[in-house]
Amino acid sequence: QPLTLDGVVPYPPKTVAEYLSNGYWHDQTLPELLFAAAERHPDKLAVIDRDTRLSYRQLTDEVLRLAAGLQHLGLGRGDRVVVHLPNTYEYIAFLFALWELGVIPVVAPIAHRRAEIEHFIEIAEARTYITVASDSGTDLAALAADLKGRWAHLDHTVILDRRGGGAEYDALLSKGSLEHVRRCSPQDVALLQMSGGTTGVPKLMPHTHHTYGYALRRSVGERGITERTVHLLVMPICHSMSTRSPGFLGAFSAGATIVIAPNGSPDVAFPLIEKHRANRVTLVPPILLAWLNSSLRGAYDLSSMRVVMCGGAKLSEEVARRVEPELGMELSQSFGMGEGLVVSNPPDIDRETRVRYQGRPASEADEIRVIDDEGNDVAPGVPGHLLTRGPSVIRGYYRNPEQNALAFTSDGFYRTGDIVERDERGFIRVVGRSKDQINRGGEKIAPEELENAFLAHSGVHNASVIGVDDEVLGERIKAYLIPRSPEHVADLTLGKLRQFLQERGLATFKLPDFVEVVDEFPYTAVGKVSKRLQRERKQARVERQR
Ligand code: J2J
Repeated sequence: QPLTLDGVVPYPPKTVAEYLSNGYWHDQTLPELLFAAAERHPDKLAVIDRDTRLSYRQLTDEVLRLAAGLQHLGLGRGDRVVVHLPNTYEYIAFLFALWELGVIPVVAPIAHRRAEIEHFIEIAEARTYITVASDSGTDLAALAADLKGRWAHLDHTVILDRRGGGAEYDALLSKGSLEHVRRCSPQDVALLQMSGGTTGVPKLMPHTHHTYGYALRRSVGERGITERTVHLLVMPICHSMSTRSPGFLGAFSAGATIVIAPNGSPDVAFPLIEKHRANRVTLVPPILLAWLNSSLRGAYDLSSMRVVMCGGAKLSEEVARRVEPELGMELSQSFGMGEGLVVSNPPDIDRETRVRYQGRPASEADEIRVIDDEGNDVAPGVPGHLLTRGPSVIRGYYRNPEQNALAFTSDGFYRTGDIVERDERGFIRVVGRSKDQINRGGEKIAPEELENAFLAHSGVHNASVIGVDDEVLGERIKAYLIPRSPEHVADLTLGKLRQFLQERGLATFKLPDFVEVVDEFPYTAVGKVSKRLQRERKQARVERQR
């Protein structure tokens, strides 16, 4: 019997039956996917992380011991646990151990800080918080202790050493081992994932074993991931790019090997490619640009690297054109969203399409609509708003009826907020954005969230946050601030404001790059301008691209 979780918008029973009978959804949970792979090739290397190398058998053994430890904490089906870890194999072990128990991980990127973590603990009524002792100078153990004192439902914290492992991890592993049996339904929510920001507080996306299973099977089938794949994981490990498109789940379903890197910078990634003969990677445009322009390229043997998948933000055509001749690696663009849909270019498509388009859906079950402002479908080649529905797409955010009314149509289509053009073949090009969001090299920032944070500053009368064009990151964050009085201007420097926001517990990637103190916002006298500025900028961008 599927679990009903309060605050989750269910799929209509007719749709569930249809997705199951058409084979889009399988009767398989995510841990069953891993255990099936372990049965097929127990001794194959599953994951490499620093000095740790685990075969599929060793990984499943560790998962079952960890699951016993987590069960010992009193965790069971339907409970929520916030997992806030850097790129380590322990993240993967925790996810499978929680899934084995039917527990729902709420996954947070390690760059998150108090504001985001506390929100997740509160909204999901989390029973456990798993993190590392510290990250980039922030004492997360102290944060954990403080949060445990504040939230009655938070029974336990698990603190790993800064780079993973440690006494608390070993203690969890010391409680024996569980047997691998089905403890949840594939229709259950498997995880709650943060969405790219558009609102004052981050939203959580409930994905089921079904939606994730579908997405990863598509991305594996379509991208030629096989047992011989050695996939380098460089993006934050909880992002859907690292998890299911194809990510470690896609790799495991094919019996491939994952190499975990702390990040994608050339000095970190290149030695790992050489050492482990990695042949695929998924990254965002600024990292691809760093690879292209790196002076380290000649210093390492990168010849094993065959396919570079790039998505998360607009890749400029100029950069896209350089990849194959200069890196000698095949470029595979993708365009996707945590909410579900991922499109990518099939491997056999011509070079011009690979450079100019982000891809097309792999299945007719991935429904796409491109509409104008009035809601009418537009002709091929005409830009419009992208709406999508399908076996990978959620039907609503977790415990968020207000946002759901805006972001989803009554018949279940997700309004992506992206402006796209679709050609006669069904290939999609992202040409702009209608949502109030900044895409800083793939990191999504909600202006509203930052504006709210600025408004809490005693020297700020009003704030407006926008994205400004940037050669490397695509966009950077700029804040226009109106001071309460001239005496306050001295407090509104970039350095002081970044520190203020950090002290408020905001994730580091949300801190502004530029601040300008103004008497009134540019272009208009009414409070908020960011939306209008963005619209104008988007208009300009759309026109430039045509
Ligand atoms: C322009 N904008 C893009 C692209 C995403 C695979 C790939 C990406 C994501 C992701 C993902 C873009 N060109 N190629 O989850 O599984 C912008 C769009 C989109 C938003 C989603 C995956 N690829 N974008 O980026 O949830 O605006 O997912 O709606 O982080 O990123 O962001 P996110």
